[in-house]
Amino acid sequence: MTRDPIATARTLSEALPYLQRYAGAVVVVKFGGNAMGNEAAMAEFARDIVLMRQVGVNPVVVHGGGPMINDLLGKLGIKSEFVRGKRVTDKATVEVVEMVLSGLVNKRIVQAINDQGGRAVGISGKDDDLMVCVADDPELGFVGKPVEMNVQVLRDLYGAGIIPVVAPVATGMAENETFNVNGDTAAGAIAGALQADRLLLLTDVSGVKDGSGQVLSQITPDDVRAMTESGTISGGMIPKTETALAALEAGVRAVVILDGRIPNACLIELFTDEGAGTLIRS
Ligand code: X2W
Repeated sequence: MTRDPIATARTLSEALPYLQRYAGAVVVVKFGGNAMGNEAAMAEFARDIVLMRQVGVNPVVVHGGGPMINDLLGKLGIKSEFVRGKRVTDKATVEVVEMVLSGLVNKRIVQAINDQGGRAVGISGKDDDLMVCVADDPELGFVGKPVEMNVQVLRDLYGAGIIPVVAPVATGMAENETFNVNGDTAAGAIAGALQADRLLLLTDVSGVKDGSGQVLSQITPDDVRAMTESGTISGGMIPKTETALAALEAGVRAVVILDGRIPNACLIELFTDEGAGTLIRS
């Protein structure tokens, strides 16, 4: 790629109002397993996060890893099924979920951010009792619904210049209980408790689409409710828009659903006029 120094300088200059707007902002980024793709995509994501931190944003990464959990469950010969977008999680499954999310996936992301010159620290919802859960639905087993959030540990970390990377595994109310939390749910609960300026849900679709398949750039919670009622919003988009509405209700300023496979998706959203994906706010 040939680089035009004038264009590069202009791009930086045009970003100034956005850099000023987001200085000091708290931005929670959900990085889903489907958005992780290959090593190059991971490095690119990590670079965007480090850039955000460098220009004064406080990013908090909350990740998923559903496909990676499927891989290990498959190798171990453990069958797994989803009900309403959530994995039915028995005792054997929750152990694999914790190993994969808190171990493999969390540390891969931490390493990728550190490789780009950031300072990432990986934790799960168990650390400092960040996220305490009860069972979401008896039918789902050890799937957690967050009921108590203790986000001071996140403020302590980003206050010290560190990028927290959170695996969606949580403690229960009883001793020695572990819950598997849907990554979107965890990101929404964390963003809500932090009263974040933005929640970015990075996924593998380009945003919320209208009836004709066109991606909508901005919609309100009322639009979401009407579109869900009419069936325009359906399937895997429902947990995401539900998370978005709950997060807005909890005090998050705006939620964006965007395609994490697009290069520099986070930067396009935060630092350009165009934005990316679908912004939801009142
Ligand atoms: C998810 C946690 C991982 C996740 C699971 O077991 O797959 C539940 O379904 P993605 O990559 O964001 O889908 N938990 C309860 O959410 O991963």
